[in-house]
Amino acid sequence: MRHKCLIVPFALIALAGCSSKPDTAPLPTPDTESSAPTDAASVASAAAKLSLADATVQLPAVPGRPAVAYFVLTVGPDASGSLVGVNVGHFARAEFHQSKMAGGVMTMDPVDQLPLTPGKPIVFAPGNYHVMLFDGDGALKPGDHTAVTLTLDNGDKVIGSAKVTATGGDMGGMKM
Ligand SMILES: [Cu+2]
Repeated sequence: MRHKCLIVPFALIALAGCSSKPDTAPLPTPDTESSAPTDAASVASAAAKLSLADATVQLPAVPGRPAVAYFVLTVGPDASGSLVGVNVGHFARAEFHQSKMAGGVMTMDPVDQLPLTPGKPIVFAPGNYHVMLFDGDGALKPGDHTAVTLTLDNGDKVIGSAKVTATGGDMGGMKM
């Protein structure tokens, strides 16, 4: 096994393929940081590190019930900290929730704080994390847009726009 690596010392790619070997420590590792600087153009603000995509707000089937928001939060390689708050226009209160399967029943729990993992998006989707929206003012109609504001533990904010939809057929994750 060792021979395969050692007979091609000029080929760093081959060496990388043998990285489980413990005796390659003295070799230089020119490639380890290659991913870091690629999109360093502007990462000074939280907005550059985090962005909201595919945001939707699903109105409740029954007025007065909670609505729900889904989106994908893209997390940049330099991001750090945690999400600690969310606000959605036309709703008095919004909470992070996480759906869980327990004994064949989908339940959900409030989540106070969502730690960011650099480079790993957080997906808010049915059966997963979602934002529960309470006390809507009733003004939103399908096709409207409303603002979504996420707050980080350092006070930075990420602002996006969500498209409002009627209750979809995918509310299986929202049974209470
Ligand atoms: Cu919920």
